[in-house]
Amino acid sequence: AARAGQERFEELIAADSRVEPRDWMPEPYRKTLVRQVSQHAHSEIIGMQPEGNWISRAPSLKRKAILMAKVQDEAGHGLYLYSAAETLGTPRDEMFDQLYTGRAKYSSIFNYPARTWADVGAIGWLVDGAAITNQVPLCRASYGPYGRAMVRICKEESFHQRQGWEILYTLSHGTEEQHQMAQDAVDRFYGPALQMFGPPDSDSPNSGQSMAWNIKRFSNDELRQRFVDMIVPQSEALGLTLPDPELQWNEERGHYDFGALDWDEFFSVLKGNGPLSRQRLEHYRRARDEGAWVREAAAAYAGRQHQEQAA
Ligand code: FAQ
Repeated sequence: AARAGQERFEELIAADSRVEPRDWMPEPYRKTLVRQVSQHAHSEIIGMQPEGNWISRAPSLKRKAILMAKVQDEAGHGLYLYSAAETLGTPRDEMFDQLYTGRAKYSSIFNYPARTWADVGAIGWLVDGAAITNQVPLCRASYGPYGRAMVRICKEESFHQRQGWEILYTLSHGTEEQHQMAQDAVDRFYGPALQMFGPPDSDSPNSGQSMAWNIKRFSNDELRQRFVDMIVPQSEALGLTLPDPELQWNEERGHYDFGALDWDEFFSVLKGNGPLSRQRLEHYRRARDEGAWVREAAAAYAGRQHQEQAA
């Protein structure tokens, strides 16, 4: 039976078709997906913090309502992704515990602070922009529940990117001080946003196998290049500069060349030494501890309902 399963799995992958939860799959495929999908879910949940911090300080009621909706979307994305990961056999509580105890990874970008209102714009434009560039190809990921979750997530991310763009556009065309605030935010988020795509291909141990399994469709560097090519004209339209003196159109390649990123900083953030790594985890733990009574009460209520129905 295992051999038939293996053959069928290989046929599905070769036909660029979808693997579903009840299909046989090799253990390393399952493990890779749980790793990537749970890290992605944790990123959405921890990613609520930098912007959540600005909800009470948004500059108008309208902007506050929009930001609240965006942060709620992120919670929703985390929930669909935990559900997709659960179909692979890892219980949600186990994933929560991995994050709680600091054993789980989440995107490096969320360890940086959102210092000003302009940072909320830069997060929308650059961080959600990078997220879409990375996630559109994941809509075709070979694992069905992950690919399908990605479709809705990408639609919502496009709205997020537009709201970020609009915040930066307004600031960039406001007073000199506002323009400077927008420029500072872009200066701070540009490098870390480019690092969201992961280490350079030469240093990406998982890419080869994930691409062979049709989970990833493009390499980290290919997507990073696609993103740079997209944001250069957008930055011009915003009237803001990207902080890289080596950024230049390369006629021969048909792409923008860009300078080296600070990979020492990236790997240090991955080890838990980002500017706000400790605070992000502490905040998550506090929220989880403070919400324990709600989960207990809901479970007790469900248990009582169940007993009453049985009686
Ligand atoms: N941060 O061999 P590779 C969002 C790790 S968007 C931290 O290249 P892979 C939306 C990697 O896990 C952000 N760790 O790995 C939002 C691996 O470690 P491991 C979330 C990183 O998997 C916007 C090691 O380095 N998006 O949340 C990072 O083939 C605004 C070696 O790397 C996703 O997760 C990083 N940046 O490629 C929310 C997308 N990069 O596990 C709120 C789905 C790499 O072996 C506000 N994920 N690592 O110990 C992916 O596409 C892939 O997992 C990559 C990494 C491309 C991130």
